[in-house]
Amino acid sequence: MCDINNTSFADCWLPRAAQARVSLSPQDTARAELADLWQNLAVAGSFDLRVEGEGEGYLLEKQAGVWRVSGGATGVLYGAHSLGFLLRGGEQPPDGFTLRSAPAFTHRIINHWDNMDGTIERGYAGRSLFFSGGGISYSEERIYHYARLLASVGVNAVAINNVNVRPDAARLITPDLLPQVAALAAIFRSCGVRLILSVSYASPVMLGDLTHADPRSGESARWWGERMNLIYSHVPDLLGVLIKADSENQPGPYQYDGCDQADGANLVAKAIAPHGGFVFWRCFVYNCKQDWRDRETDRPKAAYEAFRPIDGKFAPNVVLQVKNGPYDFQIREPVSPLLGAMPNTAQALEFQITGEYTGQQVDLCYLAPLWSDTLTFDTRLREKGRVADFAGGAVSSIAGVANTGDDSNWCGHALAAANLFAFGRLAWSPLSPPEDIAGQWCGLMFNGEARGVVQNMLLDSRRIYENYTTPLGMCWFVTPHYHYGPDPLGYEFSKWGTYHRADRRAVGIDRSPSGTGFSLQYAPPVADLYGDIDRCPEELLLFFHRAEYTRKLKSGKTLLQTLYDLHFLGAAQAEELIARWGALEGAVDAEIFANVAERLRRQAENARQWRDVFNTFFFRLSGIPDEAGRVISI
Ligand code: GCW
Repeated sequence: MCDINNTSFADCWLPRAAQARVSLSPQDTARAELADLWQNLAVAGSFDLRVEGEGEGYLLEKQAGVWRVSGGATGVLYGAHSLGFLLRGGEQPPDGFTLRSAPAFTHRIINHWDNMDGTIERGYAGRSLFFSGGGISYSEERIYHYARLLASVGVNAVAINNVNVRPDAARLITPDLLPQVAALAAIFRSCGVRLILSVSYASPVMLGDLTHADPRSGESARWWGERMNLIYSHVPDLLGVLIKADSENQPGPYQYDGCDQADGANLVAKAIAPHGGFVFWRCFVYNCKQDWRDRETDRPKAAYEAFRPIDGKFAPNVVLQVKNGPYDFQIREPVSPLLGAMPNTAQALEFQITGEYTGQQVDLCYLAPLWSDTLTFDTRLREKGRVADFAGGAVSSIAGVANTGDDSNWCGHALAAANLFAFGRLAWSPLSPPEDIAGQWCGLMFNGEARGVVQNMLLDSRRIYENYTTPLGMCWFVTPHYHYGPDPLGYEFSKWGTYHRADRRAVGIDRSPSGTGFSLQYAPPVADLYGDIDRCPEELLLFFHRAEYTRKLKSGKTLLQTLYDLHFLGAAQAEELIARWGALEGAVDAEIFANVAERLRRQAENARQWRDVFNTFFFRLSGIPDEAGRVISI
C-alpha cells in the first residue's frame, strides 16, 4: 500500500521532493531539482541552467566550481538529473569535467497494464497508481514523484491503462473522464512525460456509437476523426494511442473480410495525424486458439508473417510495437526476427519490466542483461545491423511494461526497482553495459560494501533464474494463467501455442528449415546459425531444435544431464543468495533488508520446487538417472 510518508523506503533512487510542483514547465522543474540538490547535499559552488535550442540532449560542464547544465527545455531536466546522479552517487568531478548526452530512442515509453478497478494485469507491486473503483483516482504527490522518477532516467511517455481495454476503460476517451485524464497529463507534463491512452480498436462499437468497426467505412473514419478532436481538446500534447488488435480476443481489422493490420492502424493514424499524434500498434498477433495437435502452426512465426509482407503500407505516424522475442517475454528467447526487418515502417521495441515470466518480483531477476542481449544482437539485416543501431531510426521507440504499483517501494521487491532504472538507462543509451547500470543504481541506493554485494547479486540473478526454470531456450513450463512456478504439462495440451513436446526420448520443437522453418525468418547468416543444430548457440538449443536426451553438448555432458545439473545448480544458487544478502544486515536500510530477505526465502522455495518438478518430470519420462546419483524423484 502506498505510504508516501515512509521516505527512506518509498524514495527508491530519487528522494521525494518537498512538494508536488505540478504546474511547472520541464525547465522550471529542472531548476527546482537543482535547487533541491544543492540544498540537500550541501553542494559546493553554484549551478547555472541554460536553456538553448531544442531537443532532449544536454551538456554538463564544471568550470571554476560552477556547474552549467545546458540544453533544450527537457534536455536541461535530464541534465539536472544526470548531475544529481553523479553527486548523489558520491562522485566529485573536478573542474573541466564535461558530459554531453542525448537519447538514442525517440519515444521512451512505460506501458501500464492498469485496470479501472485498480488491479494491474501482471502487476506484482500492489494496485494501480492511477485508477480504483472503476474511475481515475490518484495521489497527486505520488504521481508527481513517479513522474520525477521516470524523467530522472529519461522516460518521456507513459501509457496509463491496460492494452486489454474493458468497457469501463473505453470510457477514458469520453467527456466523462477526459478532464481527469487531462489533470493527470498536467502532472506528467511538468516532468517532460507525455501521456498515451490504450484504446480498443472497436471503440466506436464499445461506446455504443456504431455497430461495426470496419476500417474501410466512412462512418469509422468520421468517428475516429471526431473522437480525436475531442481527445486533443482536453490533452493537446497526448503522444498517441496504443492498440492491441486481433490479439488474445481483442477486436481488430481481421474481423472484416480482406482487411489487414495496416487497414486498421491507418484508420486511426489518419484521424490522429492532424494533432501530431502516433498510433502505437502492437504486433503481438497470433492464433491463441491453436489445436495442440496441429504441428504446422508455430506461434513464434506469427508476427513476422502478419506484418513483414505489408511493410510500407502503414501511415508514417504508425509505430509497430514488437516484443523483444517472438514468443512472449520468456527468460531466454531469440530476438524477434521482425525487429529491423521493416525498413519502411517505424517500430517500437517492447520489453517487459514487470516480471510476469521472470519471477514476479518475488524472485530476484535483474533484466538488463536480457535486454542488452536484444539491443546488441546483430540482425545482419544491414551493415550496421544491431538492434541498437536501429534506435531512433527504423526502431524509433522503445516501450517497457511497467513493474510499478502503489507498494511503498514502488516495485514490490526493493531490488526490482533496478529494472525500471535500467530500462530508462538502456532506452537512453542502448549499449550501456548492464554491469555499469547496476553499479550506478547500487551507488544511488546503498553505501559501502553493500554496493558491490548487491551489484553482483543483480548481475548473477538472470542466469540463476534461468538455471532453475527453463534453460537452453525451453520456454514456458509455467503454471497456466499465473505464470509463476512449474507445471510441465500446464500448457502442453492447451490452445496457446506454447509447447515443449517432451516424450521419452527428446524435447523441443524443430524450427529449422526441416521443421517449422521459423529460423528462415532471420537474415541468411543468422538463419544458417540457428537452423543448424550443431552450430546453434546452446542457450537457444531447445528453442530452435528438438534434441534427444542423450545428445552430447559442447561440455561433453548429455542434454538431460545438463538439464539436471542446471536445476541443481540454480536451486543452490538461489539458496546462496539468502546468505549473500544476509551478510548485509545492518548495512542497508532495515525495511529494505527485511523486504528482500523475505522475497529471497520465497525465491529459494520456488527454485526448489522448480528443480524437483522439472527433474522428476524428465526422469519419469526418460528413465535416465542422474549421473551424480542425487535424489530426483521421491
Ligand atoms: O504475456 C501475455 C500476458 C497478458 C498480456 C499479453 C500482452 C496484456 O500474459 O496478460 O496482456 O501478454 O502482451 O498483450
